[in-house]
Amino acid sequence: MDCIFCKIACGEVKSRIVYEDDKTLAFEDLNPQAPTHILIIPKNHIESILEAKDSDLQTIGAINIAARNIAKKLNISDFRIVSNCGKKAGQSVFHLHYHFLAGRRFLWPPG
Ligand code: DGP
Repeated sequence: MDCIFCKIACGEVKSRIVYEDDKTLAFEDLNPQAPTHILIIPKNHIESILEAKDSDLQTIGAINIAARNIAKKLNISDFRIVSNCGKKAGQSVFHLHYHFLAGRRFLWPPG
């Protein structure tokens, strides 16, 4: 499968990894939108949250635990996690990922 995040997950494509556990990998975004911009992905290929199966429950939960662990590791108390689902919502890579953003103020509601 020609998926850039699968290639990152298996080490075929290099990335700046900040966190890893058995189900997830987190690495720095190539095009950061905040001083801290990390992508958290499941190691297995899930196209988007819409394509997640009930059996992915543990993996989806692990992504939130990864976010907590990253925040603690980097001593970050204020952050945003967001997952774009579908082209119109801004998804450009079709391997589920959560943006972990920190280090500046964020607008609410988002633009
Ligand atoms: P989204 O637009 O929500 O699908 O976010 C995709 C993000 O992935 C975008 O912020 C840029 C990032 N990205 C795309 N290709 C690569 C890559 O090869 N390496 C890294 N580190 N990030 C990438």
